[in-house]
Amino acid sequence: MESIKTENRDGILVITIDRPKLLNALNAETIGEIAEAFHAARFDETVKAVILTGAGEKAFVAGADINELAQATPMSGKATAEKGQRTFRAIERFPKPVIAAINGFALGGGCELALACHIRIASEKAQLGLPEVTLGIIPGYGGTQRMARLLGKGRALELILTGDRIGAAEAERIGLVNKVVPADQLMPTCEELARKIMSRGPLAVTAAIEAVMSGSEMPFEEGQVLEATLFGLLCATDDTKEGMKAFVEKRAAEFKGQ
Ligand code: CO8
Repeated sequence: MESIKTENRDGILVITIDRPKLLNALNAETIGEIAEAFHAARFDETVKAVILTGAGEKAFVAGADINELAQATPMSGKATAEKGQRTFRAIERFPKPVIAAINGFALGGGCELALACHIRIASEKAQLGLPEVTLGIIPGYGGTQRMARLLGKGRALELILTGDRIGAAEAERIGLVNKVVPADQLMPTCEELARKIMSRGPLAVTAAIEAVMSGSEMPFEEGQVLEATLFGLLCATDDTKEGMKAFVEKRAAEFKGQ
């Protein structure tokens, strides 16, 4: 891997986008490596959660690589957007929790990458935005869809149409990030959060991600059918029996993911 680093920290896979000289801008190679890392992590039983972050002090990801974008033709631009969309979709649908540790600029494709994660924690230094219109383009990695679904159309359109960057506190206020912490607390906070989720029933965590992520794209009644089906499936697992038994016996549950 040339553009990303991966490290398994006792069950948490930390994926670091590693092009700090270009503020971790995403070129085709980086997108390909992110896709590969998530594909491998999906089937790696030692990976229980993922934290995605950027190398260096300054940026999470400052967007798609503008040098590469500048060469795009209509067909290659469409193909690049589709490849990124597939990759970000795989992150959004990843069956284990994915946390974005936003350590600096999260702009354009970088903001879109954070939007595809399940939970976003930002450092006080973070700045977020979708500045694509300042370049004469629009977000192309699902940002128009995810931003509007997360924030509502009004707030999403204000950010997308102005291209303005907002600071971490404002991002927290409007619900773009879950929480803001001092820069030196970013990774410890994300790891603590990941470990808390990892201590819960893993099958229930996976089912909850599917219920929320897939269910929110369905009509309400169909979402409820999905929820009830996943609920019923969980009732057949050892983990569910263990969770209930542990409660009755007033002890911590020992989940096995079965
Ligand atoms: N692409 C390529 N290089 C970049 C990018 C980028 N997105 N962002 C920063 N860099 C480079 C700079 O050119 C500079 O390189 P060099 O040292 O060789 O001059 C280096 O990183 C450091 O950047 P700055 O000197 O500009 O650092 P500043 O602290 O002065 O400014 C900013 C930081 C504000 C983040 C500034 O770099 C900036 O505005 N960057 C661009 C942000 C942006 O517009 N992002 C959106 C890009 S478009 C996009 O993401 C579309 C996504 C959908 C694609 C769909 C598929 C085709």
